[in-house]
Amino acid sequence: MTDFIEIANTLVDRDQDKLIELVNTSLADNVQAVDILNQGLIPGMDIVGDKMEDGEMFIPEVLMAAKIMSECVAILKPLLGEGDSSKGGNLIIGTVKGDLHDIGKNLVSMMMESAGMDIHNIGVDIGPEDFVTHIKEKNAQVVCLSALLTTTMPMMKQTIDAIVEAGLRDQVKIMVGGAPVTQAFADEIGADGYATDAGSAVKLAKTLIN
Ligand code: B1M
Repeated sequence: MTDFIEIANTLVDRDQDKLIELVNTSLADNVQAVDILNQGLIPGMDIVGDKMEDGEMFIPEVLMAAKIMSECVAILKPLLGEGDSSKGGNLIIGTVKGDLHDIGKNLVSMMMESAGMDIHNIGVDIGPEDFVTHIKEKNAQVVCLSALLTTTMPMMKQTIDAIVEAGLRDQVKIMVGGAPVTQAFADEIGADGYATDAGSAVKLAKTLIN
């Protein structure tokens, strides 16, 4: 039987070989990829975050855990889809300026891609003007903004302001997400929607497109 706590702790310990083995064994035992992610890997990253906050783990160790997490997510990727292969929407996702966190954003992107959406992942540390440029270039219907830091949340508002100033607000829906973001904050800055996790981001995007 899969021990999700062991998966979480192995990520915290940054034992890459053991973690990949645990993930593969769980899959072979027919454990759902989404459960490995939500009950093992994400709680493991939360422990990493707590240890980082308490000064028990330092940036290089956190980066290593992040890299190992990304490798495991890549293994799970083909199994995280929602089974809908129809192409839909034209979306852009990026992490706002000043913010380098990308694991959650990449997960959202991956799940949208697996759900058949045409999603352009434009990276991290993306300034308001760059979002505007990409919206124009891709003729995007939806733009997804990710932020993991309380200090970069205001950049979401600045990005929305830039979209308004560029005259694009009527043609693009704006979704926001990331650990410190809330529905109240999304409402306050004039976003069209907020999603807590990758699964709900896919559902929200579908409603915004239709
Ligand atoms: Co950073 N970091 N970090 N970090 N880091 C946090 C966010 C923090 C909470 C840790 C802590 O102190 N407990 C804290 C923020 C505190 C705050 O602002 N309130 C923090 C800090 C302080 C910092 C630095 C300032 C540290 C320093 O330098 N002193 C620094 C900032 C660098 C910068 O960005 N400018 C920093 C750096 C880093 C690393 C580079 C070392 C690394 C990132 C590597 C990478 O991403 N490639 C890192 C990491 C890994 C974390 C933690 C430990 C893990 C984040 C993560 O990947 N979680 C994090 C603590 C934590 O979150 N528990 C922390 C797993 C991921 C699957 O979840 O990203 O939340 P998440 O994504 C979810 C949802 O939020 C949602 O769906 C995803 C999937 O379910 N979602 C969306 C995300 N984006 C969405 C977009 C949408 C919809 C949903 O579109 C609409």
